[in-house]
Amino acid sequence: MTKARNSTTRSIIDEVPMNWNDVPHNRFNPLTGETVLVSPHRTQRPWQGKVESLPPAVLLRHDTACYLCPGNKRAGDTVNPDYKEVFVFTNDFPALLEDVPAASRNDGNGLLIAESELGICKVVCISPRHDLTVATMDLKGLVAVVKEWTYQYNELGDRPDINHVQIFENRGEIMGCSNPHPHSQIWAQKTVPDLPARETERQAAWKKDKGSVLLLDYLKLEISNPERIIFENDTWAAVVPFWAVWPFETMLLPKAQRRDLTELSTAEIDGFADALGRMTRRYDNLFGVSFPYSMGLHQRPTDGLGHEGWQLHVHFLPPLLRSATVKKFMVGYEMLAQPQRDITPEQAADRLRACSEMALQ
Ligand code: H2U
Ligand code: ZN
Repeated sequence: MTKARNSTTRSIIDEVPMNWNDVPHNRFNPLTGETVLVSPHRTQRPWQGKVESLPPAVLLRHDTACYLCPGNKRAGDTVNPDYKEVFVFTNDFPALLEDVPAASRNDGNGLLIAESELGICKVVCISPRHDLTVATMDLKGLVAVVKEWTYQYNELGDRPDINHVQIFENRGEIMGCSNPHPHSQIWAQKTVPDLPARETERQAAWKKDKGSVLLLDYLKLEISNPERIIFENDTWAAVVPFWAVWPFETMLLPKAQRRDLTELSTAEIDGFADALGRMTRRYDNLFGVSFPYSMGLHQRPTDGLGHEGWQLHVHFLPPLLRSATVKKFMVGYEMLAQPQRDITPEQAADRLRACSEMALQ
């Protein structure tokens, strides 16, 4: 079968008046260059698949069996200090090691290529309270967390051999999180990993081409027609990206250009802490459970370059689809071709906008 060459063209051109809520369509992610297939006509699909069980709801303020609680023993018999706010330690089972000799392998055919990687992995206990979450911590506690992340980004990023600092949180058993004690992680390393590297390239190309900041141009557009904006404060906004892949994926963005946490003003640090609390409380209220997610900050690489097109942003990537127990699976077509979603980003934004910002009782 011969087909016209342009049959694989991926551009979305609004040539024909179209109700985008009715037709399957591809949406383009300018930050990564990837595409998501949106199938809004499919949301009535019956569900007879896997239903996840819920983790126990009641947690102790201090759990003697928890390796992250103050005063408790971790692996290797290290005892945690009696910390009062935030406590950072080097991961006892790190994925990256500091003392790795530079080495590379290439079979000459460009097929068997490997390079040694060095880095540092840290665990950040964000509260001494075993039973709290980002959603239930107070603003003061969240400000302390943002300040600690800033300190760590700066300190680790300053090392000559560290070019990227990834700060993230895995929340909930469903995300593979091994312990409910509120904690985030930091993996700092020599190589800029694939995803942030792609975001770096695309933001740089945008800056070169248009002279402006990709994500600020995007945020301006969203604020001017706020169908995907969930909430704003003076310095930050929360949006369901036009190209979101996960059903309730969101992004938090500062309203002015800030390439990394160290560029935030005091008001912007407060604004970030406020946005973190409000976003996670809305998530908790969506299905009436302590909401699972992977969350991470993307900041400019710490390779010493200016990265003038970079904008700090936060990705929330939650797995839940239609209730506390029904999860979105990224399988089949998603594993082999590209991500796909049914509920549209606009519908997700409507749902999240309607959620309360009060902590779950
Ligand atoms: P997650 O549950 O989010 O994966 O993180 C827990 C981290 O804590 C995990 O990376 C580390 C694990 O290696 N850890 C320690 O560093 N010391 C311990 O005593 C237990 C767990
Ligand atoms: Zn604990």
